[in-house]
Amino acid sequence: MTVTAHVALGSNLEQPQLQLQTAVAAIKDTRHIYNVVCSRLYRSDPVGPSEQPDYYNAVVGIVTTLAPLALLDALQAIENAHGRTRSLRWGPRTLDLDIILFGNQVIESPRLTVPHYQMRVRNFVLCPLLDVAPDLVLPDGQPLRALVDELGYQGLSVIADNYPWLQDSRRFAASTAAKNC
Ligand code: A4P
Ligand code: MG
Repeated sequence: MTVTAHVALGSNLEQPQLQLQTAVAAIKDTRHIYNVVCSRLYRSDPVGPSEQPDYYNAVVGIVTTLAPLALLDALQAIENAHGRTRSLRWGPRTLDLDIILFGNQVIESPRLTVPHYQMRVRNFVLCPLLDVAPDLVLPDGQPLRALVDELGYQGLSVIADNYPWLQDSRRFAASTAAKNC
């Protein structure tokens, strides 16, 4: 069974733009993940402890045959390969990959909550999501566009339009050309 899922990317340490570029490349190179489409790249004020650098955020849409927990495993392996450590809640990080939507499924398990529990209140998730899925309706029937209209773009700026930053990532990844993005 194939499902369209959406993954939020965030980084605020160690060349965040590069972290996101190589993360997108790694997602594209993951087995059983296809049709990766990428949002614009955003810079955002940190949510959580304020004495941390600004974040860079993006969202990718994917088509996958992976089960939700297998997708989580694959994303956590990519986080780990990017030197992710887990210390402070909402603290600074080299790479955070959150599954925000997995088709229309609602998942409540010890390792996975989908839709992501904070997505509705985070414009750094909703606005890039709108880039890749402008007509998306959440599992509870709420149109994404209405949520974005409500939250607005405060604290958020687009720093790369379309996909030039993504194309640059091809220089850094081992085998990015393989997937059909
Ligand atoms: N987990 C449960 N549901 C999910 C899901 N939908 N996707 C579990 C991914 N993981 C999920 O995650 C802890 C555990 O959550 C995982 O082991 C998984 O089983 P983590 O990545 O280790 O911890 P975390 O990310 O620090 O925790 P949390 O509460 O998920 O943090 P958030 O909500 O991701 O917030 N400010 C800006 N501007 N931009 C950001 O991107 N990000 C954060 C992190 C804080 N402030 C930010 C940003
Ligand atoms: Mg996370």
